[in-house]
Amino acid sequence: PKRFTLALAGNPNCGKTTIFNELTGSRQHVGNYPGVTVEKKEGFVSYKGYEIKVVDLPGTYSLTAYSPDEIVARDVIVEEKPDVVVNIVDASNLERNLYLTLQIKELEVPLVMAMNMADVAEASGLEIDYELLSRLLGVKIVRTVGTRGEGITELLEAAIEVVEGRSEREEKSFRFREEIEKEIEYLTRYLPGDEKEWIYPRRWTAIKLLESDKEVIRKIKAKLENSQEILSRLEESRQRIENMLNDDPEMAIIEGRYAFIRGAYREAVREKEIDRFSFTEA
Ligand code: GDP
Ligand code: K
Ligand code: MG
Repeated sequence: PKRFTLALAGNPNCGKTTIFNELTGSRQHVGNYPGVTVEKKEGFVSYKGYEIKVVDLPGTYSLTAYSPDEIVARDVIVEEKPDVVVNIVDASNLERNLYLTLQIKELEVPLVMAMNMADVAEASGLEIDYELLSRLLGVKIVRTVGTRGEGITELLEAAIEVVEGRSEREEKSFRFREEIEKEIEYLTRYLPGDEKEWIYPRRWTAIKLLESDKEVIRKIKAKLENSQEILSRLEESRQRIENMLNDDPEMAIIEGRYAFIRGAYREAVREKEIDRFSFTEA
């Protein structure tokens, strides 16, 4: 069989375990990531001649370096390089969940989105334009209802399509405001392009530097000969952003992501009024 690895990422309570179980059935085992008390869950699914290893990443709202869960989730994505990441999203909490989606996109991995809890979202009157949202985010989206097993085969099909490179991979990625993009580009120039020296995507690294990500700074100090130069360039960049935007670079980046999400949500999602009395009136 052809083998590949699929990693499930999502916020806590988005239905990740439910979909993991739907996919893998009883073919799963639980361990721990080395050195941390973060649970490592893996399973297998055979489908149409593929033997797919499914990795259940810890549930997180973000991919910052504030918690072991977040560090594990992003390290697995970058270091173990799953062939595809499936981002499970709680459709009934879409705006909040998309914050993680943007951060996974920043890691530049092959990505598919499962719009889970679609039943809950629809019952509350949400109408999601999947086509449009998919285009705005640059991610293929599959509607799922984990508890009923709806959309699971479609999800596998979409993952295989991405792995096989059959879906035209949307390179389009969300961009920050120009002042920040300029500094991202500036810092990127000082980072090695060789994967052997530095496995993290350069654009992602530059963003994380501007966010003062302690893990990334620690790794740069440990691994790169020109770390002192990078850190002094970072100081310049941070200063320029503060001067121009009158805002902390970290806050400006977080706000940039939220602004994009608000815009995409407004365009692609309609909130219908639900007539709460329609049942009793009938
Ligand atoms: P996790 O924290 O992401 O692993 O989420 P779980 O898989 O534990 O799911 C959280 C809760 O949501 C559980 O009670 C599930 O049965 C329920 N759930 C999962 N997917 C769906 C769905 O698509 N629709 C509905 N209505 N409930 C779901
Ligand atoms: K849970
Ligand atoms: Mg879970």
